[in-house]
Amino acid sequence: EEGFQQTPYDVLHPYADDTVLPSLLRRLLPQSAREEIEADLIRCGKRLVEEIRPLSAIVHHPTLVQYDHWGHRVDELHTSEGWRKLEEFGIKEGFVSIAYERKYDALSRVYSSAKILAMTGDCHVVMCPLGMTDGAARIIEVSGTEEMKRELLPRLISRDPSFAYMAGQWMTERPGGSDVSQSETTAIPTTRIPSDLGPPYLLSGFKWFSSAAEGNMAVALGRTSPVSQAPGSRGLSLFVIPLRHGAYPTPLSNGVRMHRLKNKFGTHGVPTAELELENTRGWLIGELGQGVKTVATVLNVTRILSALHLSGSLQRSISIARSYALVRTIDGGKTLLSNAPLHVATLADATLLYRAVTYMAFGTIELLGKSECGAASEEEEMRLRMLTPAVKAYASVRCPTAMEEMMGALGGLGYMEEVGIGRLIRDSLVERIWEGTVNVLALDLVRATKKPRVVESYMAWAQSVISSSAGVMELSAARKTIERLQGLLQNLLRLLSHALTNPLLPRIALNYFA
Ligand code: MFK
Ligand code: FAD
Repeated sequence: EEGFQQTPYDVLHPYADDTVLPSLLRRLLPQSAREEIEADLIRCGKRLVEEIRPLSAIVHHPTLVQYDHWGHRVDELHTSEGWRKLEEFGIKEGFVSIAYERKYDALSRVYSSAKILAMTGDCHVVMCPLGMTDGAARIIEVSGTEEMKRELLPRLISRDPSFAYMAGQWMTERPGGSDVSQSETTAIPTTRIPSDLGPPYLLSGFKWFSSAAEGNMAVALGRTSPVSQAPGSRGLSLFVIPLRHGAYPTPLSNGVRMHRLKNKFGTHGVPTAELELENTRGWLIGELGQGVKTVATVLNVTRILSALHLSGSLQRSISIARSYALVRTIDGGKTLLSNAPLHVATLADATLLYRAVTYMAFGTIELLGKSECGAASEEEEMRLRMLTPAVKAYASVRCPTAMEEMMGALGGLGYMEEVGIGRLIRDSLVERIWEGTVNVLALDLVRATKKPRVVESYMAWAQSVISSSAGVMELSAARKTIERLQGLLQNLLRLLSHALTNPLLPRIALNYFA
């Protein structure tokens, strides 16, 4: 080949070369635990780069075969080979199990989260089914029957792909996903049989968005009292639905028909289905009429995982842009991008956000770990309740925009699918919607503040953070000034471009319509 050939960039290690995680773990973990955990992260990171990253080419949309050649309804779901391998990898690496093995007690959540963050960039949102599995494990720990704890929990938290179960979460119906009070699915009590793992009900209705459609079970809201008798969502209860378990080897065998797979903007490997339930057997979990309150345990785990999904996707985008800046030259080949102040400022902005989101997420994760081990104080429980919707909403608004900047940092190359930032942006945009839209989470924050003392406790903690980090505050004051200046400059540019183009606009419009 003649002419200029761009040197490919070096591959960075998702943990060892990260700008935030190693120092964060130094703060959070005692040395002995950190040494063991770091060794695992370094090993896993190597696998990610060598074995998992190449799977990207074989992660495709799932397909659904509804009828066989005899005309029988079969509803066979086929996920792509790459997707199946990613799930196997996630299960073996302990995506869900680490937090439940609790080898490091409350800090086990920090361990699993560090691993999840490092894995995110290459795992194509496999944390969707695995994250909901994590939430389902927690709900069974908290509210499950003894039978569920015996039969289902060990599978949900297993590292053995041939034994492990995955779980979905069916809340959203056609009348509303944010407001589930008009849910149409009915749940009618039925006679108990020996294989039941809880009080049995038959559910009939339509579940409009069901990800992890390849899973072995789901937790589903069903109506146990009519709207007229129970206001809001008080008529809804929560059920465990067996899908590929015991007497039900397929969803169809439990009355679950797959109508369609969603044709989505991103999360292409994830099977998200529209499901019709007809006398589907489910087992009550939690109290009757308390379905939303019970399922909130799942939501509060998956929302934190959502924040990790965003910070992990931003991490990967930054890591690509950093590597590129070390090989790409400008100014007639004289200057590396990594030495161009304006470019470095762009990378630094994204890195600052990544650091902020990751610290905020891990502050929340530390509390979740404590809460799960019964070690959180009342104040910490309140703070966890506040930080959970806040970090998910903040990250879902801020991270994708910073990822767009990182795409731009590679110029035209950044727009190429092979680089992967485009896929990360597509996937991360779903976080504005699932597990609560940004505004619904803002309202959830308001809901949390209605409990006594929550605001006072939060403000006292925030005050202590501010006074213990005076240096940081000075720095942030300096940043604010810079941001204001940048804003001013942008406004000036906008004014200038308007001044230049406005007189032309009517002429262009007239010519166009002439
Ligand atoms: C990548 C990482 C992994 C993620 C994978 C995800 C895959 C996709 C999965 C999904 O998208 S699943 C569907 C997710 N759906 C949502 O997140 C629903 C969004 N809507 C809300 O969150 C609404 O706020 C809600 C449905 C909860 C409103 O319901 P209600 O019944 O109108 O709420 P209400 O009456 O205020 O609360 C009922 C009880 O629940 C109250 O308790 P009390 O009865 O004791 O007062 C609330 O305090 C409690 N509650 C509600 N939200 C809570 C909560 N408790 C703790 N934490 C919460 N977040
Ligand atoms: P709506 O609730 O109709 O919201 C529409 C708009 O109204 C939003 O902008 C929202 O912010 C706004 N809004 C709603 N209420 C208020 C309010 N009180 N004040 C101000 N604004 C408000 N659901 C599941 O149950 N299980 C799944 O596995 C699942 N997987 C999904 C996978 C994907 C890829 C996607 C995109 C969605 C998935 N969902 C799943 C559904 C998701 O949880 C819902 O789409 C989401 O909760 C929003 O519900 P909705 O679509 O009915 O929108």
